[in-house]
Amino acid sequence: MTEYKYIFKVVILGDASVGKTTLTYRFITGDFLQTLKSSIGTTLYSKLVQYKGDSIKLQIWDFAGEKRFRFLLPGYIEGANGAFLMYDITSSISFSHLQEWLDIVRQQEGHIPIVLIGSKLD
Ligand SMILES: Nc1nc2c(ncn2[C@@H]2O[C@H](COP(=O)(O)OP(=O)(O)O)[C@@H](O)[C@H]2O)c(=O)[nH]1
Ligand SMILES: [Mg+2]
Repeated sequence: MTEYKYIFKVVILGDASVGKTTLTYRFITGDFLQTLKSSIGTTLYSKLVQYKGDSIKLQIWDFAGEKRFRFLLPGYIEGANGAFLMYDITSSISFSHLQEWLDIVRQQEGHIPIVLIGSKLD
């Protein structure tokens, strides 16, 4: 059994196809991949990271982004310590939807840090 001092929950949100799963998978497999659960519209990834000498279990909740699953979002965002909002820099539509994603996060978790990611610079 692996020891860790804290659990840190992060959600990654944005339109379908912006690259959320690709980025998450790349980050996780750089070390160790544990796909804990695949439920409707969401996959939960987990990785142990080190921060200032402590082991932290980082959970990344990856949403499918489909509209028909949006009603589940508040429940998944609840208790998150941080969020990534992602858009595709080659898709102005994905950029224009950021406000909707931001509102969903802020309604559930008003003060968590949110990092904006623009994907597909290549
Ligand atoms: N060119 C390019 N394509 C990417 C990048 N990241 C992801 N993709 C592609 O975009 C598509 C959607 O990626 P995916 O991770 O499934 O998006 P998600 O729906 O947000 O999880 C796939 O075909 C990926 O290969 C990137 O940085 N550059
Ligand atoms: Mg995905």
